[in-house]
Amino acid sequence: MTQKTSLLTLLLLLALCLSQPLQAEDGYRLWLRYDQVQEKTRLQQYRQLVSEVVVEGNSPTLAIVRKEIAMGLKGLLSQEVAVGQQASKAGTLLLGTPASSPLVASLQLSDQLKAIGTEGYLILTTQLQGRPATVIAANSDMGVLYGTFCFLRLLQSAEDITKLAINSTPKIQHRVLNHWDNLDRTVERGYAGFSLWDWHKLPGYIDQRYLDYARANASIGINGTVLTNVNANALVLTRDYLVKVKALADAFRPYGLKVYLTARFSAPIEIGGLKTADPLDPTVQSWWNEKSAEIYSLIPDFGGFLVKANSEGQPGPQNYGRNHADGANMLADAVAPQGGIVMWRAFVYDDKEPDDRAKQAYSGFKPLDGTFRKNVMVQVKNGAIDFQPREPFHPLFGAMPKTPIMMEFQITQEYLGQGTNLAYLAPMFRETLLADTHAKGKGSTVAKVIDGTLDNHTLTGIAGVANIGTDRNWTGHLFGQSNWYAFGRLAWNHQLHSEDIAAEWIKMTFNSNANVVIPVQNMMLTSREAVVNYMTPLGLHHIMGWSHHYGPGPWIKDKHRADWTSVYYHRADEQGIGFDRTKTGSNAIAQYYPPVQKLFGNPKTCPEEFLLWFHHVKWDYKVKSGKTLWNELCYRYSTGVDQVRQMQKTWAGLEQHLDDERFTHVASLLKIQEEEAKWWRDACLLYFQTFSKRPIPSDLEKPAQTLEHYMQLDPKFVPGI
Ligand code: GCW
Repeated sequence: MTQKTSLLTLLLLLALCLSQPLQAEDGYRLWLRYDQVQEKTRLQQYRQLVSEVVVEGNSPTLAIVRKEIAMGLKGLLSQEVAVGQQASKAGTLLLGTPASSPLVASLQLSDQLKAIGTEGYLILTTQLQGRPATVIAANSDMGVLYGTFCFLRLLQSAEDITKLAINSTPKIQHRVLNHWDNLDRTVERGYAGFSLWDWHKLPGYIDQRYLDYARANASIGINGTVLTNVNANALVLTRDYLVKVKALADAFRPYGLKVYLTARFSAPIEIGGLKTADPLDPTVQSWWNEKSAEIYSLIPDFGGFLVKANSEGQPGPQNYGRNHADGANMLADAVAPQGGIVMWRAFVYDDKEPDDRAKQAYSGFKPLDGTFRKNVMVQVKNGAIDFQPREPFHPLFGAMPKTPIMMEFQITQEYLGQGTNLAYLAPMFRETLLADTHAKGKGSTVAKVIDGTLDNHTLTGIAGVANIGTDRNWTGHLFGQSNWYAFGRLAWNHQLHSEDIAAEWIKMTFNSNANVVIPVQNMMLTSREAVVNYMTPLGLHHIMGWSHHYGPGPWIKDKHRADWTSVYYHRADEQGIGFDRTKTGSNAIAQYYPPVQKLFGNPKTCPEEFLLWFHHVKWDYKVKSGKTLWNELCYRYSTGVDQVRQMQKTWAGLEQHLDDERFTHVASLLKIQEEEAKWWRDACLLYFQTFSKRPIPSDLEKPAQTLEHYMQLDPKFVPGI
């Protein structure tokens, strides 16, 4: 190479480097990006109002507060802001608790602080030593950290901070992620790589990711994490693993994140050498008591156990002729001395049981109301089948007033397009939370059941099955981050609106330019409905591919379990389609309170989105649009595809406002989503047409392939099994 060409190459390389953004926009930073505020007037306002910061007090959590606020302000304000620790000089931003900070104590906030509980916070515009100031105050250091994240969120969203009078308290006590992570690092129903927990290198190696994970959770108020899969492995309860769990718990603690484990019911046999796991056997009880004491000796604030028992092959108390309360209470007694809790899942059904799967959890659990220990919560999925794109609320909500009922949502998109589809789930979560059980008259919403206000419970909880893995952007699909975010925000305050949560997330994740916020918000808000349309419109459910649950499979039948086939659920025949769950059918409807029964029980009043969930409907039945059921089905499936195409268009229009990396990532996935939406539409319509024997309306796009083509597709190595 000549000198001249090498110089040229060097210059070229330099030019290339300069044209790259300074920080790769690979999604790693989530919603905590802290890039400089773009709105000039806001930036000025912030620089004026927050020129000095004081965080009084010392604790690992306050050290995080100090670091976070310094980092946040440095990025957002693009200038160094001094973060002092001494009370000598009042800052314009003061953070602390009355216990940690004499300055906060001097503000006489005790009445306001009394009202916000241990985890809540206040953010107030006030006067401090005769100067205007902003104060973030709480009763605990964690409250201060939550307040810090809230304050930074205001800045990230370019909100006015001149007259703040915020008080915020979580409505639900236990806000927990459930990781379905196996010890070999595979993740059941995980679409974002492998498990974050590197068991092999633990306890010695603390990956920076653990801290970043805990920080992200703290930023949205999540305060618990179940590290292991509900399809549990007893090994995690052995000493070798418990010291690893301890290392994680120690790393998470300053972020207010408690660790929980799944308890395999047969652990006393598998790792304890006992002959039985009968919960009424004293040797079994003492095994669990000792195991629990061992865990607490390592992890003094261990949260407790999550259990899946006697369901889908998991062992449980019924193996010994005992009931779920016997099993839950044994574990509850074991963790009670140290303040632990048990989250006992109601996702229990059996293919040997001839009754409608949708009825089995209610039938099994309702009679046990009032028999659980005080530190047990029964964890109920949002719907009675299994995290389908749309399900009516689970009849157990409102049915067990003497038992704290915990919500289980699925954040990972097992049934909503897995790793490739954009589906913003806040509207789905909200739909269930707002549903009215009528348990104590009108207005007895599911939200009031789980936040404890309906039946006066103080023990309350909500869980989300995590969508997080080792992928650089944490969730595989960038928009998966919005579901982690929305879950946390709703767990803290279920009254937040989906559109507001979306707007917050967009502003923090991209920017607060209205040309970005509004179109992306629109995309997000239609996305879940789009998925319902192209997968399971009008109340259809459980018609996905076998085992991996990827893609359509309405033809699945003749498997070893009928309740895992599709024909069990859609019941299509020459007359019509849908599962009759009224009196003439399985009568699952009787599990709801009378006003709900009445509403769902009549096809005329049943919300159309649940029509085929509760009714077997004739192909020529006239739906609200005036179309026949068959034509409506065809239009809905097609609408779903059109909605994805609209999302693609919207996204394409944003190119100039977004960084290349994330723009291309989402654009490519939307293309895949369009293909998959067409696949669902065509496969389902062709299959159901073999029963309806009616044409697909001529103004709709024709299926691209034959039914036989779709039926022989057999994708291999689908992630998440
Ligand atoms: O959604 C189904 C999944 C299983 C899962 C089960 C459950 C962990 O297909 O993979 O097992 O539910 O919730 O227990």
